[in-house]
Amino acid sequence: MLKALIFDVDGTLADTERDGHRVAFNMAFAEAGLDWEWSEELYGKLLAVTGGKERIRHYLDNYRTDVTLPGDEAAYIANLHKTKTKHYTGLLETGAIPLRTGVRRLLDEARAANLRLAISTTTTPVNVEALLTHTLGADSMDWFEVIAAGDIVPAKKPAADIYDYALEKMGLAAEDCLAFEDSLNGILSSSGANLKTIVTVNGYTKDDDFSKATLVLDNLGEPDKPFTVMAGDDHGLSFVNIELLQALAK
Ligand code: XBP
Ligand code: MG
Repeated sequence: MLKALIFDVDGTLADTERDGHRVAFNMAFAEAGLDWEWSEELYGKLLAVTGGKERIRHYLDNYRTDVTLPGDEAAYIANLHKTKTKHYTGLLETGAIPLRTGVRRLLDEARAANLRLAISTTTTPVNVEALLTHTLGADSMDWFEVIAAGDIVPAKKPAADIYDYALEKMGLAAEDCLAFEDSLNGILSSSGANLKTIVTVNGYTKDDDFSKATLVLDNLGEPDKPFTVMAGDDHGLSFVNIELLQALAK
């Protein structure tokens, strides 16, 4: 029986990557006096690695072998990432990034149906708080009984650890839950935890391999704004509601 929904954040609740995280990384690089600039195209490639600190390291190892960081590398990257988080939460405070289609409605319907809610994300915890409170309101952190985020588990997505952690904290089996994801690393993580997963693609992830997904959509849809199905069974419905989730969970 369907008891809980577990949501990824970046790319799933909101399109945060291109106009949020990417911009914040570039602001941090500029503040540190670095000439690094992550274009939209390059950022799409860098998204292969989850986690901001891990992404900076991946950039240096693969695109900037000319750069030698001063002093302790890990400390330098951690500090740079702290500045990035400051800029990212600042961007969210301006209301720059809205929730994706259908997210608010589905969360409201899930709460009304007494489904339990959790979050499972690679991003830094304060980033989750900034997105939720600036889109859903000050009390929305309390809607989610578990917020599994960032460095809480050492192995980030595509490892299953962050979903395993959320399931363990909720005391639920994977078959009682559905996950929501937007990317290959996300579906590898959720399916690694044996969760059936609904994928809503975005510009960066539309060509990813979602063969492990239960349903692949362009977005969650609204009653007056039907989703487009890329793969899977929509059970004759045109937007994601509790009826569809219960049918998918069976
Ligand atoms: C999100 C990420 C994160 C963010 C940056 O992946 O990969 O790294 O881009 O967040 P997912 P931090 O949606 O699968 O959780 O800079 O805070 O790490
Ligand atoms: Mg994501």
